[in-house]
Amino acid sequence: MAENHQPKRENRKGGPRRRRPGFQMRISTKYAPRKPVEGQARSCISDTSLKPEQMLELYRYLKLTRLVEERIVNLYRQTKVVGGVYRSLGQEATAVGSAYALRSDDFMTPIIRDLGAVFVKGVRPREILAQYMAKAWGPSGGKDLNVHFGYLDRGFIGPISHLGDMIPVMTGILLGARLQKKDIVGLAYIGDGGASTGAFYEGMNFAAVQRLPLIVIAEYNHYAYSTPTNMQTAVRNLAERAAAFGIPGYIVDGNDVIACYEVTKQAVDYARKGRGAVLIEAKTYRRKGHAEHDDQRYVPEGEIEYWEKHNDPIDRFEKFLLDQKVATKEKLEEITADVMREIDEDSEWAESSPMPEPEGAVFGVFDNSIVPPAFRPKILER
Ligand SMILES: Cc1ncc(C[n+]2csc(CCOP(=O)(O)OP(=O)(O)O)c2C)c(N)n1
Ligand SMILES: [Mg+2]
Repeated sequence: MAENHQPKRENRKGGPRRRRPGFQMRISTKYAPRKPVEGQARSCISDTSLKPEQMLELYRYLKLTRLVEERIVNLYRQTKVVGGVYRSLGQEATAVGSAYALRSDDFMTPIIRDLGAVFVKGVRPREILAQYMAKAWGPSGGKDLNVHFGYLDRGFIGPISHLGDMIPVMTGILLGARLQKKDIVGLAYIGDGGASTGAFYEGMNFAAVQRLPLIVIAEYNHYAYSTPTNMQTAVRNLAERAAAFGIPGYIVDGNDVIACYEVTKQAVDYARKGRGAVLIEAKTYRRKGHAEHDDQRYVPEGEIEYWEKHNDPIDRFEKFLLDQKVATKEKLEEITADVMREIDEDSEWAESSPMPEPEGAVFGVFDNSIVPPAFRPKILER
């Protein structure tokens, strides 16, 4: 066997580098989906550190996500939406539960099925509704659409469309934060399709080798556009890829909001202690097409109905809250009515917003101090 001439690696303090324990090569399935008990509707895991009021907050975020998306679809059918509408119907628990495990100064970057995480980060429905309608009062002032906006000061990085690219972006943010001696973690979402891109691998690898506090939630929702996951990757579980990076991998039941919270909380604690990156695969299901225009004719008959009837994340959480006597049916109805009130109010606000002034298109796009005068739009000189 060839001799290994590589010098012994040292850690940052100069001592010999400790070998990472072998458990990284195993995937934790503690929070993975369980087979349902015959004749019993699915619920959520009961082993949780969440307090009752936090559970009700999670319930509120789940309902808010579903009902805001329904409102956006209504507006879309009235032709008031500019661009595409992407639903997270059936996957809401993955985004809400995982984002809830973050501290308010942590960073997050969602993708198209993570509206729930955006709400947990503190964004209000009115901002989302105005953004979808490309209104002047929306967060991008009508310059961009749907999910394409962010708030750096709130640690919410707006996604770009190129699948996979937010992984190296978040990795860079975390490297910057380390240099600034901040103890924040970064949560990045990726779809099963996006997890097959080169950018995903490069970003994950860099985060792993630098032991950056990156948590990636890979959403196994069975489709990328119309391509079933098993036709675009040969691994059965996306979490298996953690072994390629030498980091811990978890599989979580993405339709169990409590499991999503607990597994992410563990990963957040691990990452914040400086132990490095974590890959979490959430098993879930996309009940709507890629976007509203997609009629899902490629989906086998009965598949959507099965998930709707037997594995809806909100139904499961309602069952849990009622069975565990965290809330009464009336309390849950009260929360839903309150969410509806907020959406009605915010829709009215967003609809009353003007469309942007055409001149606005030149502001806030480039750093105009570095755009040579010859290329600067005349309007800026006024
Ligand atoms: C690099 C790249 N390739 C292709 C596309 C076009 N595209 C946009 S969304 C999408 C499917 C994404 O599927 P997945 O990552 O599984 O996320 P999901 O829509 O299921 O949430 C594709 C192929 C893109 N935006 N970027
Ligand atoms: Mg997908």
